[in-house]
Amino acid sequence: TFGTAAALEEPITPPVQVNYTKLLINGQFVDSASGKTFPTLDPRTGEVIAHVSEGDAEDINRAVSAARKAFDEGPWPKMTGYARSRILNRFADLVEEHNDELAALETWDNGKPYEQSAQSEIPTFCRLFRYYAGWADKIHGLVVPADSSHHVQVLHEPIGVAGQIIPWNFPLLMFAWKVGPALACGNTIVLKTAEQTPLTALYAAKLLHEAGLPDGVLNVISGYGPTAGAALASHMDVDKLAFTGSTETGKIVLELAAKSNLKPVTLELGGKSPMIIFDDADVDKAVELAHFALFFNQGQCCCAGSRTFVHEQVYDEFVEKAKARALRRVVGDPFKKGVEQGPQIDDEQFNKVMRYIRSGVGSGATLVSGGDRIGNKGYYIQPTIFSNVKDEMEIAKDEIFGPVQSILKFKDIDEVIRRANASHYGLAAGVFTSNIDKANTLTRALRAGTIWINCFDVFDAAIPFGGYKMSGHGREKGIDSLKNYLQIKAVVTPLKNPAW
Ligand code: TXE
Repeated sequence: TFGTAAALEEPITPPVQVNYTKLLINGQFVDSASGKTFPTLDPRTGEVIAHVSEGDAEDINRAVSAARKAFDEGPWPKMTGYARSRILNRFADLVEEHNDELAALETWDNGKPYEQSAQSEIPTFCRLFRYYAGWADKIHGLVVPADSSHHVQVLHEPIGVAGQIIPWNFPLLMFAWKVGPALACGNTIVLKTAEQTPLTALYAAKLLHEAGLPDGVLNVISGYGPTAGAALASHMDVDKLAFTGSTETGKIVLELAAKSNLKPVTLELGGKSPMIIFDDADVDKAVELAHFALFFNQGQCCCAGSRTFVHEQVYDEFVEKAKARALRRVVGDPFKKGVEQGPQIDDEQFNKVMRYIRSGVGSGATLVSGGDRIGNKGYYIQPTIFSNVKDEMEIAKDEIFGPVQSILKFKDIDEVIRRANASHYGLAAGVFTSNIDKANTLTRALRAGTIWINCFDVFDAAIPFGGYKMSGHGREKGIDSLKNYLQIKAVVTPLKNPAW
């Protein structure tokens, strides 16, 4: 069905209004200091949705001062964990009440299918906040039996003002991954959203204030990376930085953090995750899973299964079936029911993906399906498959971040382990087999932060996520994410009577 007229028809009018476009500093929506705005665009058409205040270094300064004051003077870090937990739970309830508006806004700004936003991402967002609400009153230190006549306590304190920079592919979920743990631990925040998708974070932050968040605890700045983002990464009064985005920008922010005040940095960066299908797997199920692993969210996932390794015994059958599945993929206006794939986020990403498609053709891979844009408006791309892909080709090495599946052939398990690990990235891997020994071997041999056995993209608030190698530092979600937002303090007191 791809190439359906849906993409070409008049775009469906989104069932929501844009109410929040200013910067959120100290609990108030305010204009940027410069008075400048920038347009946020509808990926279906490239047309302007709204003009949004453009924050830069001066606004980051204002936001960091507000966050500093809210941290130093409280009440947030000094409130009981239970009181914080109540606010986070109330917020999740409010988001649930506004599910449809938030989902519409997310789809309008990002281009992802509305059904995905409404039925999966907003509920997952609420789940994440409730998970962190659950932690808020269970974060505590310990008393350690040191080998001396001293009473030794290890206190866990909030780290202070957290700077957070998020990307555009999952605007609300990235908000939750970052803001949830930071708030549960009692920190204050300056969040810099991606310039492509500023709208839903402002809406969510407004609801968080309605739920009772004190002013200054969460400040949201819309703006560009080299101005607002860089100012946040290099700010002397920001105590911790969390970043999700490209590996290239990850290196820049790490350097800015080092050159300023050595703030600790967590990074969630790109990937080129292998999806490995053995000949003992059910081919039809493997085709469906590999299709989902790559094409989900228009291929714009850091953990996309973008190197599909298929055993030679089932290779030809797999490629034929993968092609049939790609041809059935429903591409069109993301507000239309049943649509599986909307447009790419913007012209830059669209052009990047089209360039990689040309590179695949030029390097001698076989174009099995797709390869073109759909329509002449917006950023729709046909679900594209290459077979006979070789490891050294650009399409097998670089993160394409689009609907382009590269299918590679392998013969045996040692070979596929070596090739799967031969990447600068190490974010995730999928293994499809009915043999438990093969699964166990790969689980241990693959150098990646998440291994999915006979499944892919299974996420939960409690499961840690992050990368090996150039896919990043640290883990988000789960108990591990709390460590990113805590400072550890040892307190040592002499015991008057050690015998007791
Ligand atoms: O990423 P950037 P872009 C990958 C994907 C994509 C490529 C480029 O391959 O094609 O990155 O996308 C902010 N100082 N991923 O250009 O630049 C920016 O404003 C401080 C993978 O969108 O990394 C935005 O808020 N901040 C990824 C955020 O960084 C800066 C998700 C991400 O943008 C900055 C997105 C600077 N100098 C893209 N420059 C994933 N891991 O999921 C930019 N930013």
